[in-house]
Amino acid sequence: MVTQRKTTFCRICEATCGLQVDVEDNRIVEIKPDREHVVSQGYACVKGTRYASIQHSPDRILNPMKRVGSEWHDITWKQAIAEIGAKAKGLIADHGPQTFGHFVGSAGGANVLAPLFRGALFAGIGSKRMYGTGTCDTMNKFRVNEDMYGSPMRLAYPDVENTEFLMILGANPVVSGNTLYHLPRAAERFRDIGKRGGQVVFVNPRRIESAAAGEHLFIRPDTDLFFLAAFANELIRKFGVDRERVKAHMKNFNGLEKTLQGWTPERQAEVTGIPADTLRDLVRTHHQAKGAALYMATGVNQGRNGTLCFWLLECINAISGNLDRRGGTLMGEGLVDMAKQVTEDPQMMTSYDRHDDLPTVSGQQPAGMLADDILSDRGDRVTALIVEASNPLLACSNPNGRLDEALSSLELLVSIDLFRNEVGDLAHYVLPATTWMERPEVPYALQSLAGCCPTPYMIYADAVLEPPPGVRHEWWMYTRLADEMGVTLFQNRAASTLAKTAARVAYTSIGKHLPGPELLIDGMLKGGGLPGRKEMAKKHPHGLLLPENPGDNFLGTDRMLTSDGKVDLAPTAYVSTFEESVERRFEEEKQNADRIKLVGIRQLRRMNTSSANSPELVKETTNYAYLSIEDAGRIGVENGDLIEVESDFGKIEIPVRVTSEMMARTMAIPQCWGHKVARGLRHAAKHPGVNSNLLAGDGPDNIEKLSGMSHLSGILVDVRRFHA
Ligand SMILES: Nc1nc2c(c(=O)[nH]1)N[C@H]1C(S)=C(S)[C@@H](COP(=O)(O)OP(=O)(O)OC[C@H]3O[C@@H](n4cnc5c(=O)[nH]c(N)nc54)[C@H](O)[C@@H]3O)O[C@H]1N2
Ligand SMILES: Nc1nc2c(c(=O)[nH]1)N[C@H]1C(S)=C(S)[C@@H](COP(=O)(O)OP(=O)(O)OC[C@H]3O[C@@H](n4cnc5c(=O)[nH]c(N)nc54)[C@H](O)[C@@H]3O)O[C@H]1N2
Ligand code: SF4
Ligand SMILES: [Mo]
Repeated sequence: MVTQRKTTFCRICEATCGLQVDVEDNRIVEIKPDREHVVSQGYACVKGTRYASIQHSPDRILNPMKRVGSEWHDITWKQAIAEIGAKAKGLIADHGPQTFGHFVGSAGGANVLAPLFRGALFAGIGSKRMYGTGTCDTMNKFRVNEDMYGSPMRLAYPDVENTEFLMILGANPVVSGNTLYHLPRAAERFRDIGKRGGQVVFVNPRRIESAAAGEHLFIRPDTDLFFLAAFANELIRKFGVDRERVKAHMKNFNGLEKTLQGWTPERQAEVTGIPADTLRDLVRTHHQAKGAALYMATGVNQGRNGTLCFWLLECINAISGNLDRRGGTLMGEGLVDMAKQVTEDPQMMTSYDRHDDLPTVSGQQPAGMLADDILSDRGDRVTALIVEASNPLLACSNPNGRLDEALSSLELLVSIDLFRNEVGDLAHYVLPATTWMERPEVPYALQSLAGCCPTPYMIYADAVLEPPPGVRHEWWMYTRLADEMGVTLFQNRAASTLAKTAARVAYTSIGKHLPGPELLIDGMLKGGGLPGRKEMAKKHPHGLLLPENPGDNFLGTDRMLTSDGKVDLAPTAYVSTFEESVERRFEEEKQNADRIKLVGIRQLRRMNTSSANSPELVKETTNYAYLSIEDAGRIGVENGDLIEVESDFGKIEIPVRVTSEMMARTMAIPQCWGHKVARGLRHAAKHPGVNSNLLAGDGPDNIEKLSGMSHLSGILVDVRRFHA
């Protein structure tokens, strides 16, 4: 047997580490980190190197399937597309286009072509019911980018290579691989900051794995708003701001200053757990550093104030003169200026076209409204849904299983996945998709098109494996459905016909040798002034380093996309939300100071629900609730005891782990477990664990109004020993 060594990059998380894959007879023999990759330099984690257990899983679906009662039958693609298209058309004729929805998960973001075709199909249908786990993850940031910099995709990243002070709130990059910027080998690169004499501080209710690469400060969950307000206020009052930069490139500084009045280090200490003097020291160090950056991620995004927190965090970066400056935060340049392009697409800009007061941000409606929108008695309720690369029953708030009830009531539910997961189990059709090993690609859009890369580089990899014969790319499925439903793609007849023809012939004996929409990737590369795919794969298989980002290339240039070219430091909607809610929230925090708040954990061997079915990655049969020694003592439980956790929305039982790594009055449960009904995931079914999102609320009261983000972190719970 001939073994071929292929060079590619992992697409499980945003670190996109370089990999070397040994292949025999279209099967993976071994995956190793690629030592020559220009940025990951031989780093890869166990999820990447054990991907064969997912790729070649005996549970992978290899043909379209249809459920008849509780029986599953393999069907042909022809039948699948014809039946789904006809059913969807009928429902649209009865209820209008908004009745047909779509839900995309995080793996959908790693796929470079699928979003184009998915967006084109639903725009052609005229449906705005596009949901996704983006509103469980990061839509607050996209909202703020739009209001402050003019585009949701104008996204600053910390200049990790040059900074002297980096403060990270609500992220655990050493385990998660980071989000919204590309930083493999995170631990090593944080330690380098320390070696240069700089400081890295993690602000987190849990002493996380990343903290070993810097310092750690406990913060009470969901109190970051008060901490950031006091940080910004202290900076302004004690040290002053970069007047020149503020005057030249920003507006409404006075509005910001006024809003923050009264937020002293002492006041925030009343609820955050961060002593006033510690905050003062941090602000001083931040001010004295030659370059400083604040960064936050999901832990804060998923709280009740995600948008306000990111606004204040970006304001601190901006007014201190660190935005668009080496060592501070930088605006990258991608292959094409995606940030600019999306401003021309009304679907991608914040709109208020739902029947309620909730926004659609960056093209996504709130995931926390999906059950409401399905179970509603309105004429435009959702009756048909395609779920692509997601498992919302575990990943989204699902109080008392309400989302199960909603999805079960749909007239048409289609799951596009590698496996028949929990959603697939309820679906009418399951459509088998290709894995990233089977797709030719450049990295995640935010990396390749928005350039969120402290070390700029580009890589292209051909598919490592031939897909199984019954499996298809998503772009193909959406284009075939458009053809079947008579929908025009891209609002352009010629482009639509071209795409439909490409899809019609793609799997014929002649067509499979013709280039498909992969040509678009050539266009992206060449548009960025780089060689095309073939040359990139041949000459730069380990990546091509691009010029460093020198900073000073955003403010005052045409890359700043607000209408007046200025950074708005005090958008009206934010100031009014702050003024209307901050005192009330502060009082609530004081009142609830003795109660336990629940947060999530990501684990190195699991990618959300995606790796749950890998026997090589998942050995434990359950997740645990991590509880501080103090709380365990008070409740009277020891390691391994079962506890009952109850919120306003649900109740779960879970074994406990007592640990010094948790702040008192907080509890952490690894997210995306709870595979109770996974008939299509045989390993996961034997290692089910407990779904902490049964404790999260849905509906308008549990959604952050400015961005549509679900409230998934910092949930108040009561904890007691479980008595059977
Ligand atoms: N409590 C709590 N809840 C959370 C979070 C938290 O921190 N705490 N995090 C939230 C966040 S940030 C996210 S993104 C969500 C994650 O939740 P999801 O976005 O749903 O992501 P996954 O569980 O990774 O993926 C779900 C499905 O994608 C399939 N899949 C993998 N690769 C591919 C592919 O290439 N093509 C297709 N078609 N399918 C594929 C997998 O088989 C799996 O069934 O969870 C959210 N939920
Ligand atoms: N191994 C692994 N890697 C992953 C994933 C995975 O499931 N497993 N998921 C991927 C996905 S979809 C995403 S979006 C990224 C997310 O990447 P990260 O944002 O880094 O996600 P987490 O590791 O969950 O880190 C969130 C941190 O926030 C803390 N936290 C919770 N509430 C608060 C709060 O109120 N304030 C503060 N300051 N901190 C808080 C938690 O203790 C936790 O350490 O990771 C990606 N990478
Ligand atoms: S860190 Fe992320 S990209 Fe790197 S190997 Fe692990 S899962 Fe893949
Ligand atoms: Mo995510």
